Amino acid sequence: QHRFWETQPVGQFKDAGDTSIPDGPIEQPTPVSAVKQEPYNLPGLYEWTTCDMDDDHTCTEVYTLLSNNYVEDDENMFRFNYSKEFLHWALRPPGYFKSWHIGVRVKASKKLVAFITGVPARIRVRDEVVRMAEVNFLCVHKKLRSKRLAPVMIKEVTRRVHLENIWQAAYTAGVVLPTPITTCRYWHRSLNPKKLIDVGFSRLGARMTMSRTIRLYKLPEATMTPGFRKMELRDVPAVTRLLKGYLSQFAVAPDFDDNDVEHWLLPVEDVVDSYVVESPETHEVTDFCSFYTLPSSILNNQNYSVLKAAYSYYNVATKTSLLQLMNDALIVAKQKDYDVFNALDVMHNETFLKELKFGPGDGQLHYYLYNYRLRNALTPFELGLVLL
Ligand code: MYA
Ligand code: JJ1
Repeated sequence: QHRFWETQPVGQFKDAGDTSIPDGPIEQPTPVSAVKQEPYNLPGLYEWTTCDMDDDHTCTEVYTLLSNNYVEDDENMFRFNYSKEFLHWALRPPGYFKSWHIGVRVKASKKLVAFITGVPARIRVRDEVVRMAEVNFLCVHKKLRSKRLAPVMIKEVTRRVHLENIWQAAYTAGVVLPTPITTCRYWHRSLNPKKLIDVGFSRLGARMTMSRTIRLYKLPEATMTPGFRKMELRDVPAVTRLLKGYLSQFAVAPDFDDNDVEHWLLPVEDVVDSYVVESPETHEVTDFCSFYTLPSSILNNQNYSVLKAAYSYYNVATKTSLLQLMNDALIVAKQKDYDVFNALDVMHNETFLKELKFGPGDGQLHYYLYNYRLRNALTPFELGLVLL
C-alpha cells in the first residue's frame, strides 16, 4: 500500500485505535554524531543543491519550478502560484537553516527539477512544546513523477533536520497518508463572484442570476470596527500576548514568541496582511486578524490568468466578536482586489464561516506529525496551526 510510509516513524493505519501505545515520540533520538554524514543517493543523472533563497536567481528558479509543477485542484483548473517574495518570507523565519532548502538539479544542464523545504518551529502538542521542522514545498517536476524521487527527498530533509538535533516534523498534504492527526476542509468566500464563475472556480447557484449573486456577496466599502488598523512593529508584544492566550486552548499549536510574531505576522506587502483593533479609549490592542496572499494560476482560460486569493491565517478576538473582525478582514481583502477569501475549519473558524457566506470547497487538507504519535485524531477545531 505505502511502501515508503510503512518504513517511517509515523502513525501506521494498522495501529489505529490501539490504546496500549502511548502518545509521544515514536522513536528516540540518536546522538547527532550517529546521523548519516553523506546525502542519500539520487539516480545518476541528478545532483543535490542547497538553494540560497537570498540569491535572486535561485529564488527565481524555485519560483519557476513551483509555478509550473506545484499543487493543483482535483480537476487541474488551478495551480498554486506562490510569489518569490512569499517564498523568501516563508523560508527565512527566525533560526532557519539554509541546509533545509533542498533542490535537485539535472547534472548535465543544472536545471532545477525538484524541491523540498523545512523551517524550524516550536509546536506544542497537548502539554509538551516540541522543536520541529515544518516541511513544505515538496515538488517533483511533472516529467519526473512516479520514479520514487519523493521518498529520497523526504529522507534527505529528515537527515538534515536530524543533523540539527531535531527529531519531529509537522506537514500538510492534500493526499491521505499514514496517518492524519486531523482532516480539514477549505471554505471559500467569494469577493469577485463574476470572475470566479467565469473561470470555473464557482458556479451560479440554483435559481440565482449573476446580478443576484453579485448582490449576495456585496460588502461595505469601509471596515466597521472602530480602531481597526494595520498592524505595526510596536504592536508585536500585544499581538504575541493575544496569540499565546488564544492558542493555549488548542491541542496542537505553535509556541510563538515576539521574534516569531514579528516575522510571521508583521505585514509584508502582497505576502502577509495583519490588522489590529486598538481601543479608541484605552489604546489597548484587543483583537487582531491576518491573512496571507497565495494566488493561483488559472489554467486554460481565455480571459484571466491569475486568481488572487487571501488565506485566513491567525485571528484572535477578545473584545470585538470574531464574526465582526472577520467581516472587516473580508472588507479589506475586497478593497485590495482579492477575488476570494479562503479559510480552513480550524480553531474557531466554524463560528463565522456560514454566517459570512463562505461555502465548502472540494479540497481537503490533512495534517500530519512525523515521529510523534497521537492516539486519537483531533477535530479541526482542536487544531491551532496554519501552515503555508
Ligand atoms: S504537500 C505538497 C506536495 N506537492 C504537490 O502535491 C505538488 C505536485 N506533486 C508533486 O510534485 C509530486 O506528485 C510529489 C510526489 C512530489 C508530491 N507528501 O516520487 P514518487 C508519497 C508526502 O514516486 P511523485 C507538502 O509539500 C507517496 O505516498 N508523501 O511520487 C508537504 C508514495 O509513498 P508510498 C507523498 O508523485 C510534504 C511516494 O511519495 C506525497 O513523483 C511533506 C511516491 O513517490 C506528499 N504530498 O512525487 C513530506 N505525495 O509508496 C513529508 C506522494 O509510501 C515530510 N507521496 O505511499 C515528512 C517529515 C520529514 C522531516 C522529518 C524531520 C524529523
Ligand atoms: O480551491 C479549491 N476548490 C475550488 C475550485 C474547484 C475547481 C474544481 N475542482 C472550489 N470552489 C468552490 C467555491 C464556491 C464559492 C461559493 C460558495 C461555495 C463554494 O471548491 C480547493 C479547496 O477547496 N483547492 C484545491 O483543491 C487545491 C489543493 C488543496 C490541497 C492542498 C495541499 C497543500 C499542500 C501543503 O503544503
